[in-house]
Amino acid sequence: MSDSEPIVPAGNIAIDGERLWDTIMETAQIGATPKGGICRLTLTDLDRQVRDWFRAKCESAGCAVTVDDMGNIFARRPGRDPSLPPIAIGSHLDTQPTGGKYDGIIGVLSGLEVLRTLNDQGYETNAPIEVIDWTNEEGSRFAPAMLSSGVFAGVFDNVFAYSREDRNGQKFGDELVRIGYKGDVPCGSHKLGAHFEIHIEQGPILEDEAKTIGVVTGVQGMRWYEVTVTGTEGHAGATPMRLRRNALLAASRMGVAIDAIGWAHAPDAVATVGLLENRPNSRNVVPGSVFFSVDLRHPSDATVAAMEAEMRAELERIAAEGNVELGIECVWDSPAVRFDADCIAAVRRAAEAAGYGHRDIVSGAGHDSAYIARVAPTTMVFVPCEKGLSHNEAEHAEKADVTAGANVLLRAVLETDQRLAERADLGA
Ligand code: HGY
Ligand code: MN
Ligand code: MN
Repeated sequence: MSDSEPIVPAGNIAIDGERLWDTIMETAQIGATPKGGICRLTLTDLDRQVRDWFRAKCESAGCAVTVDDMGNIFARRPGRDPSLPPIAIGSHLDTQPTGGKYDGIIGVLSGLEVLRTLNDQGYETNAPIEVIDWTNEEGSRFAPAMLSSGVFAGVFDNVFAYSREDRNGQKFGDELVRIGYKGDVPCGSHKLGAHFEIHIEQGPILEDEAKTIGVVTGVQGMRWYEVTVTGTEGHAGATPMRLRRNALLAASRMGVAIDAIGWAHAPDAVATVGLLENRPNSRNVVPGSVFFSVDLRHPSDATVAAMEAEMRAELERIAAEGNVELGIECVWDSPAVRFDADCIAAVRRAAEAAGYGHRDIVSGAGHDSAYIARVAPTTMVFVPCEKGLSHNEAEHAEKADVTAGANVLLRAVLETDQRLAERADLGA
């Protein structure tokens, strides 16, 4: 089928943008911060609160809701043929500590809005439709990111996931039990016919080009590291400069070197030290140990690997100069991903049918779709966010853009449902 043959089902079925927006504003109250953002870290009581909200809304929309043993929530709306694998609409409800109202959240709530719209219209799909809240997409509290979609896709196993500790030593598995969301369905035990995710771009391109829709073709490669720098604690007043083994000084120089590696491979590369702990963090003690995170990304896996090699060499050199010990552990390696051509074409056709300005785009941010693409035909729909800001309490998206994105999502899902049912009928 060429890109120009729309097989979008007849009728101009459309979502209720006001109702969708109301759900976004309602759930934004759960973990609301004074600056207008959300702090709703995964597996906290606030995460449990929003999960309970989501489950209740899906059940009242007539869905069967199941929770798997990684806490992923699946709200299934039945279709004409229960033997067809569900077409999924997934994203996440957990946020960064200084997160915004839209990152992940518009993905799950647009799915709920699609369910509600299909109900309003009495529209019966061929396959079931399944809206999914993937646990711990952000990776802020428990590294790595996309942990539970990663287990679903077979990238990680439950033992690894349950063992992940936050910076206070609490374990993922214990927290999942504590909030009551460790289900008994084995994670990854059911097939998905396709997976779609709507998300804010989290970058400036769509806004800069005045485009409403990003037709996401893939996700760049990314790696996370944990670095420990060990020197000697000493008295700030009595320890001569020449005798110091200052861990924070060495770590600071390492941070500058990592930033330089990002610039060396710019404009497509990014390099970030985001989390840093200095011990004992006392104003009159020469710092003895530092822990910091590194996030390296580039559309090419080979370039990410080159950046890693340069980083390791630089950090070893700086550690030797500062007479400190160095530990570097790669805790996450998510290779670049290309999404499914048919799903991408369905999103592009839906944007064209609706007359929305659109452009192809590769995601700079990681998403659950990056892992789900390994086990199901997958793609994403981006909508603009103001100044490209995200992972920031000032994150903002326009109601009209979110509504447009959710309509594109709906039409792409319905077209895919038709296409997969026809393929199944043909015994393909
Ligand atoms: O890190 C990411 O790109 C995503 O927001 N978890
Ligand atoms: Mn996200
Ligand atoms: Mn995020």
